This record gives sequence, structure tokens and C-alpha cells, in this order.
Amino acid sequence: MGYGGPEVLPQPEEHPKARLTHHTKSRLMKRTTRKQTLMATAILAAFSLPAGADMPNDHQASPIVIGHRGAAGYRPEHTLAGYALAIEMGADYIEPDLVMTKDGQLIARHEPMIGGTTDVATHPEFAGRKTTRSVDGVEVTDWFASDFTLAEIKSLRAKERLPTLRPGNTAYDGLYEVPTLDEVIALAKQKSEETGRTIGIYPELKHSTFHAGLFGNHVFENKLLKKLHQAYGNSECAPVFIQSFEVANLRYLNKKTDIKLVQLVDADDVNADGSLSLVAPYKQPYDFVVSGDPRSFADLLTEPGLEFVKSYADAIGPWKPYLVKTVDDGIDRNGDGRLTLNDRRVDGSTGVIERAHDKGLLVHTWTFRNDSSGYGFTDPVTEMAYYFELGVDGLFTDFADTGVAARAAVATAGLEERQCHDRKHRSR
Ligand SMILES: [Ca+2]
Ligand SMILES: [Ca+2]
Repeated sequence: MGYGGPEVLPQPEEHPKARLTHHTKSRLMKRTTRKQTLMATAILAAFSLPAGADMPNDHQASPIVIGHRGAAGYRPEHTLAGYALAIEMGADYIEPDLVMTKDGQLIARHEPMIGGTTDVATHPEFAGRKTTRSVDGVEVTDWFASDFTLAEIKSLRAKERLPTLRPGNTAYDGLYEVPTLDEVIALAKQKSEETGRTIGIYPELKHSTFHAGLFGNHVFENKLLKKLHQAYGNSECAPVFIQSFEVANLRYLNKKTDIKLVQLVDADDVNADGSLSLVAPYKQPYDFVVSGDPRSFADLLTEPGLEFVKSYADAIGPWKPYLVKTVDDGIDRNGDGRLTLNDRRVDGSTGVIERAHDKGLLVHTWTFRNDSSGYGFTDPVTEMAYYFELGVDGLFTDFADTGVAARAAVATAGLEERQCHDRKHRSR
């Protein structure tokens, strides 16, 4: 989602912005038959891998559970402790959002602004760094990571972004550093070894246009690729997805890497009739705004839109109301005496998942939370299970344990085995 907007505010329900696949023909995996799956499950159960055992990097559970910002429901977001907890809870991937420091280091923060997620405001030596910058066309006054060296960032400590919604997490305020991408990669590799599971990373390039304005064109993307290629090689089979809400940066990356690319698709809100509300800055990818491309986010999910996305990406990452239509018809479905997003009527798939799969695109959607969210659902396990049943290939959740439980509830026949064959697929 954009740089903040309502998402940075505590929301009792998932406000539109309180948030951020699979298919029979994927070039990423060979689908097994149900019978084969059952057999594989039985075999896996009989010979469970000891901790530290070699697990080929190209095998992963399907669909995947992505630890959104780590385990943001339980720990301050984007901390090594949060990522480690998500892994412990069974997340297949952890999600570092990335921004750049003044000295060009990649660090994990959801925004270039660091006032809401660190204790920078309590550091008198940095009081003068508070400033106003334009982020995707919106003036924001805050402390910006790009005005701090990594050493200065490391003198700060993380704090809970949503203390009202998640008061328990404030117990961890002041304990954790802001991690670098290097540290996140090292953690994922260490945990892969310890658990015998392949723990992937799902880095998001935040605000490429903003970073290009400060550091030069593609400096951000090139730095990320250099790190990823060093750590994982230039391979489609690397346990890595690179995501962005912008388009030009992904198209650039498509020419430089075989690592999987994900086009995120945002919106501003959901209308009562279930259609998406598209209002700036959530209307279009920001590079489209700058280049004058009239297409909206929603346009990327039409037939021609998906054909376009397929030319440079492996997956789409739409906000979940793009996938499941829910309608506000004024009925208190959960009987709690008030009308909320949870009460919306669930009308089923919008067809986006099916269209994307027909084109060989994976579908990963966001964000699922125990303590907010839930368009048409009150119980988060039921909600996530519903999306899994519809065929999403993965989902982002602040509560990885709930995501794993939902997947287990659906996939009682066992996890499907994904095999990556590292063959070329995207257009060049
Ligand atoms: Ca993200
Ligand atoms: Ca209700």
C-alpha cells in the first residue's frame, strides 16, 4: 500500500488501507495430483526431516504463508525478533519492506519515514532532522531514513506502530534495532538450516520513484539485486519474491534478474457494492502518475492488464477485495449489534484469481489480521481458509500462526509439493 495513509493509523476494523497462487499451469511448479500429494504427505510424515537436514531450495509448501512485516501482530514490525517469531510460527516467507539510508544501505522499514516505528523522536540529537518531503505527491513531515547513516539508524530502537490496537507489543518497545537487508537474509538462511525448511524472503522496494529522486535512477534496484544475487544467485528458483506497487522498477528488474517479481495492486477503499474505490495516491502506481500513464491499479487486473503484467512479472499481489467481492447490505451477520466490515455479504470470487492463473501468474494477497480486517469475515481462520479454497497461492498475514492454521484447515490432504525447474518464462 502506499506510504502510509490510513494504514499508519490504528484501525478497529481493517480500514481499506490497513493492509499490502497457484494454478494448474504454473511455470514455477509442477502440480501433483491429489493422490500423489497424499502419498507424498504420508512419506514426509514417515520420514520427517531432522533439524538441519538439507532441504532443497526448490521445494516449498503450497500455498505459502508470508509473515507480513515479520510477525507484526505480536512484535514491533520489521525487527529480527518479529521475523524469527513468524518463522517459528511456520511462515514460509518473511517480508522485509526496504528503504535506503543516507549512506546507501538497505534497511527494513515500511516507510522512508521512521517516526512511527522507532524512538527517533526521543533522541534530542536528531530533533533537527525532522523535515518535510514529498512522498508520492504527498507532503509528509517526519524523520526520513534517507537523512540518517546506517550507524545513526542503528542507534535507534524499534517501537510498536499500533500501540492502541496492539498494547501487548509495547512491552518490546526499545529492545530491537532496525535490521539491514543483510541481517534479514542471514536470519532466513540460519533459520532454514535450523528448521530444515526453506525460509524465503519477500522484499518490497518501497517508493522507487522517491528513492530515484534522492539517489539516482535504479540505484535502489541495483543495490537490492546485487545483495540478492550474492546471497541466492540469479535464479528463478531462489526462495525470493521481489514486490513493488510501482511498475517501471519491476520492468527494469525483469531485464536484470530471473528472481521472481510481484506486481502489487492497491486501491483506496471498497465501495458498498463491492467495487474498488480508486483515489490518489492509491489510484495508480506512482511511476504511472509521473509518466502520465492513465492506467489505474484496477486496470492492471483486466484481461489486457494481466497480459501486460505477465510480460515482466511472475505474480500479482492484489489487495484482497480485488479477489473476493463483498457487499455492504446493512445486515448484522455476526450478530454483535453493530455494522462493521465483518458483516459484509461475501459474493465469491471476482474472477481475478482465475484470470491470473490462466495467464500463469501466481496470486498472493494481503493483509490478513486477527485484530482488524475481515471484509465479510469475523473469524480470521475462516477468512484465510476461504481465500485458500479459492486458490490463492499465498497470503500475507500479521499473524503467521493463524495463516498456518487456516492452511492446515483447508489442506488436510497435505501440502502440495512445489518444484522449481528454473526455466525461462517471462518476456524479455
Ligand atoms: Ca510490504
Ligand atoms: Ca456486526
